[in-house]
Amino acid sequence: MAKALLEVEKLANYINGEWAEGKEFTSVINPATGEQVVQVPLSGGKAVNEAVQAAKVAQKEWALTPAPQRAEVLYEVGRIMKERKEHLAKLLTLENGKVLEEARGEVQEGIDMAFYMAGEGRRLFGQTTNAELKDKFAMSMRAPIGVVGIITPWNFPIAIATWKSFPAIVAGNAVIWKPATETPIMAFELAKIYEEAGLPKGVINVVYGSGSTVGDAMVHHDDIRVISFTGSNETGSHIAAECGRQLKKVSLELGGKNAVIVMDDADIDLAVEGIIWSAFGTSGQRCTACSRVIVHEDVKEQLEQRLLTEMEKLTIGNGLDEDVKVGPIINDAGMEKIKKYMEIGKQEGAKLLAGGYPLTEGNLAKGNYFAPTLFSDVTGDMRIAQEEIFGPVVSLIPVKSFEEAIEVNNNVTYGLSSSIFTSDVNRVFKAQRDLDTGIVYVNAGTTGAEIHLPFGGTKGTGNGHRDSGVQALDVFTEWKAVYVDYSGKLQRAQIDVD
Ligand code: UN1
Repeated sequence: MAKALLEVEKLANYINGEWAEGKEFTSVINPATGEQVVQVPLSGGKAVNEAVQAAKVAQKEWALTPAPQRAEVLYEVGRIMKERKEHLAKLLTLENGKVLEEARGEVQEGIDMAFYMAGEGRRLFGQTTNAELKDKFAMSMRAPIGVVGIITPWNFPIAIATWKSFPAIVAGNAVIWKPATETPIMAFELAKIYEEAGLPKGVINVVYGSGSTVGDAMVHHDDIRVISFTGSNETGSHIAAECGRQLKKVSLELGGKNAVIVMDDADIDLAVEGIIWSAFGTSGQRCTACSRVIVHEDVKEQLEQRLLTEMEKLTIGNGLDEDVKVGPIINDAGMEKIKKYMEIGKQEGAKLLAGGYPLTEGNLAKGNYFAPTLFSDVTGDMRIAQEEIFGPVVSLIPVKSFEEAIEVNNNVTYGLSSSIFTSDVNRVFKAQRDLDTGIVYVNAGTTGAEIHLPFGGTKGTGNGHRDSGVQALDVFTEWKAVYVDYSGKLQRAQIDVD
């Protein structure tokens, strides 16, 4: 399958418009089968430096290219991605494991982002405003930053790369991109698409390798002026500290501990659908995945029963099979982490209602599969209700009131996504005000962010920046204030005002 879709057995870095062969490699493993899909180079600081030198040269020219012309490349990127959607989706399932339907959705997210950001080529709005002195003009405008670094995760290898690279490129920057070594194929494919779309050489450069070599070299390179990272809190706070020392701008999208609140007046069938989709879709490996259900005690029994019935129906296996709804876990480390939380949950006294174990029957033995899991009678302070597990595991927390539900939702270190199922309009408005996450859903699960809105979270989920939406441009541009005095004389601000 991989051979039919990929014309290479080894991937190559893409630096200055050339495919640069690596020396050392590691295997990319299909998590559904344990088979090798391709080999990916493990580069070092030298490749990063070469990429930065090329990017610096290319960026000067690119920044002078009118933004609507820069955008033409993104329209073409979007067109090619659309044409190649099925091919990209299959490769994505091979390297990441997510089921084909979701892989198609992720590629679509990238296509949407291409056309949306291409439109920014004719906007990139600044503001004109009044000056405080006569015959003086004032305006603010966006300026590109220069060479920017993006470090992307394995769970959304193409969508997140588009959230970061498209705004960077339309705004006139050049990009050094380190994709996750688990899922490098999407970067290889997107680099080819950029090339075919006519992006000048050096504007995007892909360097494969580990965080401790390539990532570290990017974070410490003087000429990379922004790092945009999506991944774990541990790595994110390390990057932030290193960037802080160098006064380097850094945008972080980190973990989540997202909850669905189910009130006593909720449409329970709809809530069940929303929970199943947002908790077990992508096998729970989304930053936005629902991992807590905060349920009003009056509907707890009913919700539990309905969830158990629907969980039974979930089909688990290789995501290339269109009938499968839940795919594998990315790797052994992911499996170990989930297993560890099973023990923690039991020790804490949570009631295990379903799942809790790896699936090893028949063909499943070859991949990494974990049974959809439901813990009940969880309290908000338990570790399984506080820490990100990144797997198909839900903790049900009963509460007595709406106010308590909001409090439990907010009482975690993360703040990415939250959701409430209720039919009371007053509760809807109170909830969207009081839930302290960056994304709030009403009568829908915790996943499904659309690209033209800001994506990101509060508290431990990040550092105040946002991916996607027009807000992503703030990460990749500097605001420049420009004053034009056409009075022909010296006018001193704040002094010559009368
Ligand atoms: C992520 O999990 O890091 O809202 C991204 C969603 C998707 C993006 C998830 N559109 O679930």
